[in-house]
Amino acid sequence: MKTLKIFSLAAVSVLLSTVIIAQSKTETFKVSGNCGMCKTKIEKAAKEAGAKEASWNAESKELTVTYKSSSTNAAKIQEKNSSSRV
Ligand SMILES: [Cu+2]
Repeated sequence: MKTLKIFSLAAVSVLLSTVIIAQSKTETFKVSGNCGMCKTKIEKAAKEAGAKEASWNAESKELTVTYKSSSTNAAKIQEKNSSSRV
């Protein structure tokens, strides 16, 4: 009976960690740009880096991204944006 208890506990923790890893995250960070063309480029670069959703605000110069933490991260999105735009 004890082994069954330990086994089910392990199964639950594996299931829980899978759920946490697959969670989607939303983050906002500054990306420099000026106009609508910049907006298109910034959002495109973010999506190429794995973001599910990307929205750049020209006034606040902030990029809000939603991504799955298992497929990408904010650093990758930021790096893609600085490397693909000159
Ligand atoms: Cu521009």
